[in-house]
Amino acid sequence: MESALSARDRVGVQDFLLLENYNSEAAFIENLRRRYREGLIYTYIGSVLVSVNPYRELEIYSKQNMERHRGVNFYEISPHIFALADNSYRALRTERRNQCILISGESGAGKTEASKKILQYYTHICPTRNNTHTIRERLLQSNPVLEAFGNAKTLRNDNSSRFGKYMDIQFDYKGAPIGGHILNYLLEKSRVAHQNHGERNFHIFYQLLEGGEEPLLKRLGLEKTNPQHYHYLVKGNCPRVSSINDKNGWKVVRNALTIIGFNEEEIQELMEIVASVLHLGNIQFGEDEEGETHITTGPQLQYLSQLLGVDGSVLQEALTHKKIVAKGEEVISQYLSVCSVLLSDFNTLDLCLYSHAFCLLVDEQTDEVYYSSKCSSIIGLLDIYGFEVFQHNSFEQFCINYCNEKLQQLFIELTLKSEQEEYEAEGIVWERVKYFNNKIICDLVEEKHKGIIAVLDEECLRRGDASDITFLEKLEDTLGGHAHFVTHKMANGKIRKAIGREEFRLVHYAGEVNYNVSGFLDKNNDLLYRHLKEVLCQSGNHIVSQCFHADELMDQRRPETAATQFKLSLAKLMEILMSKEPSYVRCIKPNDAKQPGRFDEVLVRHQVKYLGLMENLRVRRAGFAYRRNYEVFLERYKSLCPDTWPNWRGKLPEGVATLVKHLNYKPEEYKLGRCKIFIRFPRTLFVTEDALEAKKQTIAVTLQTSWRGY
Ligand code: AD9
Ligand code: MG
Repeated sequence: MESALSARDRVGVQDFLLLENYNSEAAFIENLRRRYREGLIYTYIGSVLVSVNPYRELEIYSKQNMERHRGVNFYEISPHIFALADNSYRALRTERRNQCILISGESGAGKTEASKKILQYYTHICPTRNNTHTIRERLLQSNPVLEAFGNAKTLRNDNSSRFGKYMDIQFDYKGAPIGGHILNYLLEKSRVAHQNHGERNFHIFYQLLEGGEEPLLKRLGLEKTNPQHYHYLVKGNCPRVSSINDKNGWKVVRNALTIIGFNEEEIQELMEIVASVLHLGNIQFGEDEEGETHITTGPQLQYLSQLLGVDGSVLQEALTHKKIVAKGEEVISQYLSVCSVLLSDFNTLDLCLYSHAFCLLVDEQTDEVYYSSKCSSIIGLLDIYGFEVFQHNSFEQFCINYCNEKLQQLFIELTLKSEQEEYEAEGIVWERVKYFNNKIICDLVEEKHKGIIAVLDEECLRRGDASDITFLEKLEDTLGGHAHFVTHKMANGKIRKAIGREEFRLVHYAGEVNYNVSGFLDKNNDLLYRHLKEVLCQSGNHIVSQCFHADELMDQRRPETAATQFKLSLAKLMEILMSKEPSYVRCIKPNDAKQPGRFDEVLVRHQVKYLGLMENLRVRRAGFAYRRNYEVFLERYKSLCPDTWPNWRGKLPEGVATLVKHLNYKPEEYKLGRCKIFIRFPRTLFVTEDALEAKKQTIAVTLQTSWRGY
């Protein structure tokens, strides 16, 4: 007994629901710390898995360990990402409910690693059909490709995902994976042209230069393989990173591209786009005596023309001129000054090329079966950027943090609010738990006409004197007095000092963030000028011409702004997630130094707060671990009671009452609502599940014996 107690003292509890002092944040963090010290990175809050980044390889992801988790009940073995994955898979198979696994946490907390482990688990344990070997491979190989094009070294994470990813894995009725579908959110494309000190551009640029075969590099005009030679790769002054092997990365990506279905020609066309971006970065402009702008770097223009399959003079004209429609149909072509070239189209072209190629890559990874097969079941995996607060926060952070508000809202809707509402609807006596509902912040950002995005769009549409500053002023006019919105002008004293004149502050559920409005209008407009689009439509590179389709040019409507597009895609994502049964992985980053064994309490406390873990725990502690409709419950377990087997003829609640009485459930273990049974502890259910399993075995043995006898 004593040794068991000391073991508990040493490693803490594996489910926070078992924590004696469950209201204490200090006790919560101490439990995490103890477990982390012992190399136990996973802990449950009921069915939510909390994961702390170990920053070292742990021997817990082997194939044997995957086998150990196959079909085993969630709480029977210690917490693990495989257990959570298995639980979703089993629920999908037995209850035929589509599932989703939402992975959240801040940059570097381990979201992408967790999603990879889940994918590896499914591809290992699921049965195969004739062609599922290739589907498995494709699912697995989608990762290195998307990471090469969408991940980069940042100050926080050497392999930071610079886009949000939602992936559906589709299973047939036997549980074999038969397809997949990926949606991506807001690639941070500004990184193509600019990186902060100590950060890099997307991995693929370095991989191609380091690992690309000589003839390929020659064809792409990239003989100079030193990243320092390329303007777009030197801004962060960090071309090489000790934890990253670009040469090897290239081999992996090339192989993965083949597996996901790119032939040699397509791989080359894709690399032509990557190389074009590097050449675009090295282009320089100058003015001749007449003050007309020209490209002064001839070889770059020549390479670009070759790679994009566009005539050099057409490209030169497109980059240095502006077309104006004057008096009806007449189009006038005007020279742009060097300065305006650098500020306008030119910069958007490379970002646009890159981001279109990225979207195409994502789309390529959707299997045709995904759309054709309606009766399959789905597990969705969401690995999306966590809440971000930097010294300087811009449009990108605004979008990312808005996304986190939406996810928190979903979490509240699905676990906190709906849980409480369900108890009430079922007539279960219940003490309400207080939590902060962040809907007010979501509304502040997205509300029609008066939300921040609406005001931003309005300024983007308004020509004339519209600027980032007028946008800020409009915000002040529209949102002045809102409890979660402050600006320099609106604040007093200390707060005023902490907010710059070009900033607005949002009081997010996770903390306060100041956003600098500079660049908001341009980034939101995100327009590639029509004449550049026209040029790209004619490109001899099939990927480029596919990305910039002529149909798009026919459409005279103004495209949605970046923020509105993001808002709409988030709304769609919420719909997708709401239609599935969610499981949560909440990732925590234990220190900023990316080091194993270090547990920075202040940093962890902040994350525990903004992930809403204490609220989650309180609701779960007060509530019931499991609930099911009477009908489903009775159908599943009726064989365990002679009175309900083979069929219960009376009313459903009475049948369930008879069944649980026979199963010896104690009154404190369960409650009967209007349509559902609520079971307080998972253990109770496991005992019942075990009994069911034992019963099945007995029946199987009996059948076998009688068959032999026959
Ligand atoms: V970001 O928002 O994309 O910047 P993530 O995705 O949350 O971030 P990621 O999964 O990339 O973080 O993890 C960061 C690094 O932590 C990885 O590159 C690994 O070196 C390390 N890590 C994370 N999880 C594990 C793990 N379970 N085992 C070992 C891990 N190392
Ligand atoms: Mg990531």
